[in-house]
Amino acid sequence: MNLLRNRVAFITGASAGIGEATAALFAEEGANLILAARRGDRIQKLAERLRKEYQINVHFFQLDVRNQREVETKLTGLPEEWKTIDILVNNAGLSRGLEKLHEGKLSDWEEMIDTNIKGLLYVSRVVIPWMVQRGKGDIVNIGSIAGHELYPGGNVYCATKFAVDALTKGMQIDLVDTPLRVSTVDPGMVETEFSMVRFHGDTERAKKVYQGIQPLSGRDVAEAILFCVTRPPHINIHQVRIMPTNQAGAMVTYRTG
Ligand code: NDP
Ligand code: 8X3
Repeated sequence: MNLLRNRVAFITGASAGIGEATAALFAEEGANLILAARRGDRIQKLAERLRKEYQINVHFFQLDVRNQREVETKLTGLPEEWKTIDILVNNAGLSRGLEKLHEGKLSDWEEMIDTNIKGLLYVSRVVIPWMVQRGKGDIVNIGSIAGHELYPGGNVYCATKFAVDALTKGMQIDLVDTPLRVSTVDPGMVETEFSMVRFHGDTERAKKVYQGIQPLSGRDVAEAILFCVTRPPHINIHQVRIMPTNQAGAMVTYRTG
């Protein structure tokens, strides 16, 4: 249980779902953690729990990845010993709405584009140069099946995840002359707060997404992330697509009931 001993991992969007599960799994494996999200109270509770349970060091701060100035200030303001980030998990992300494109809400579009694309870029622009300088680092971007397939109403969310796929490939190309590795982990349906956020807190609608099918858990996805960052140094897992057994694509599911 020491796969990540002495490594520092920075996880964005660690207050819920996949990010929180990744923080917990990485803590179990002995990593020291930097955790960030907008809901600072949640991050604080998680940090305190993981410190106590696994005797690891945890640094946390409230962060809105959409705010470039905040990203830069908070990251460059990290104590020196926390700037030696070995693993960056670009996980913070969200979907908003499922309307047809011509009926979509502009504020939903802005939020998805600003978080899923621009937020990932802002964080990467600060952290990757540190990794390049140290000649060391793993980057895992959280994409989605939505970055490979369209579905009705997926329009802008899918476009942001296609962008994550493109940015991952771009990073792989741009870092080919370094020891750094870049992966994308692209899940199908994962039961987290994702659907509650997508449907603006409509619990009934969110529950229906996972009805009659066993979705992935945040932990399932965290294990795929852990796999990527624990390969021997000469191996770069480019992409992991991970789906529930009864989901064959964005539009193909088998449900009982
Ligand atoms: P959750 O809603 O459970 O978690 C999303 C996390 O992102 C939260 O911690 C949230 O924290 C954080 N976040 C959102 N906006 C911001 C922001 N502006 N700044 C900082 N943090 C932010 O969803 P998931 O765990 O499911 O989502 C994680 C990633 O997985 C996303 O990129 C999503 O697109 C992707 N994904 C999810 C799938 C699913 O079916 N659930 C499938 C495929 C991919 P806070 O609100 O506190 O800021
Ligand atoms: C989340 C999965 O299919 O709801 O990225 O877009 S899906």
